[in-house]
Amino acid sequence: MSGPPAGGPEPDAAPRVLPPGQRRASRLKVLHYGPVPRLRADRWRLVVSGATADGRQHELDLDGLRALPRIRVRADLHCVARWTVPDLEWEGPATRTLLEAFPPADDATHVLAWAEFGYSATLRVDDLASPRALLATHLDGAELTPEHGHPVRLVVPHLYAWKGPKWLRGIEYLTRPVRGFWEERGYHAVGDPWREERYSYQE
Ligand SMILES: Nc1nc2c(c(=O)[nH]1)N[C@H]1C(S)=C(S)[C@@H](COP(=O)(O)O)O[C@H]1N2
Ligand SMILES: [Mo]
Repeated sequence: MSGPPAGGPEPDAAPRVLPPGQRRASRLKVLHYGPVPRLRADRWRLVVSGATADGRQHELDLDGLRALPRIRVRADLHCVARWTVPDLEWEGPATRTLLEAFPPADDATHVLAWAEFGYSATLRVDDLASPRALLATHLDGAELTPEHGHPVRLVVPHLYAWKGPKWLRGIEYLTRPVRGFWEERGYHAVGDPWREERYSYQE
């Protein structure tokens, strides 16, 4: 068969489009604030709290998490420190599924996604409704390692990676935005890499 059209790019040599101000990094480094938590499987719970539709707090244990339908998403990871790791394959339940199982109240607009040790990130409920956002338990076909967030890490591919807590422990629905760990320290409430929303002074 003939090759690509004359002058066209080789399919796998096509340059990748990165968000503005990002450089390509070849692989994931381990980057987070504080220590790596040890999983206590029998005690682990994902807690859905705050402005829930029924006003109650809900919990999912590891069996409950594993019982949810799963999706696979190929995505680039954009760190606000200006590197992007291309083409990671995440797998786990869609956050949409969590929204359906434990819905927010009608007036809930935002969430704080909480990790072990008090790390948190501000997101909009709509970010979790994205069909590409997930509660990742696997990366590139293997269970997440402790450093990368085992047992579960929030992945929201359309936002900078700080919006995706490793060692996720809670989703708190809010009726107004509340700043999380990095948002309190000068980073953007939304954090869209394609709009280069890095810092709070841009809001
Ligand atoms: N719990 C927790 N999750 C976190 C962070 C953190 O400090 N704590 N850092 C975030 C940032 S800024 C990045 S770039 C990615 C890095 O993921 P990695 O360590 O798997 O490469 O994790 C994100 N998730
Ligand atoms: Mo980051």
